Amino acid sequence: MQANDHALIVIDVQNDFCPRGALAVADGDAIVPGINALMQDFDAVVLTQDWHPHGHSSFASSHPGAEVMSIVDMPYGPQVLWPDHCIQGTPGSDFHGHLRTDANLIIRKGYNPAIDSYSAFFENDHETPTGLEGYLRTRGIKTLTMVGLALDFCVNYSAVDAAKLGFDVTVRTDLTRAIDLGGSLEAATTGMRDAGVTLKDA
Ligand code: VGL
Ligand code: ZN
Repeated sequence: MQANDHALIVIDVQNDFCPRGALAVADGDAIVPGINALMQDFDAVVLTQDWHPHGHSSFASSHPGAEVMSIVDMPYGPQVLWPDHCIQGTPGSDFHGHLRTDANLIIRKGYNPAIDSYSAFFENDHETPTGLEGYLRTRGIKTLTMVGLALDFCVNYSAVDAAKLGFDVTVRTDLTRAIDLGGSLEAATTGMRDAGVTLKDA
């Protein structure tokens, strides 16, 4: 059992990020059994859920003429335009059917129509908090292990923010999978290491 100041953060293990989903990550479902097993070692388990309204500003379909996976400038910086995914209450937004969901907390993100939220801690403006930091601090959590989807987007942003907030962060790369869009995986790996995140393969 891990110490009770150590939490497991499971990022966006949802149908739309798994094979046949709207924004499928190759092999995204392969990590589910390992994550379920790891949960047994933790008292504190948090799941995050990407949770967009219809017509979200991160969807290419909300920008007439824009191509999926192109990049636009938003008031808060560059934004990749994704296929419609994880729409609130749809089957694609549900957790993978085999994922254990008896976690302490489920935190939803990306519900603000005008701002995407890759990180479990802040929206993509890097300042609007989700509330997760307060939850973890009031529970006395100091150390985080992160797993889930996708390594180069939501796991990356969450891990870097957590490290900046002063948590001791390890990403279990064997329990993540990447989208790998235009070098995003390499950039994310470098960015996480530079932020002091430990990358651990099993
Ligand atoms: C994610 C792109 C868009 C993720 C979420 O969970 O990594 N990526 N929304
Ligand atoms: Zn999303």
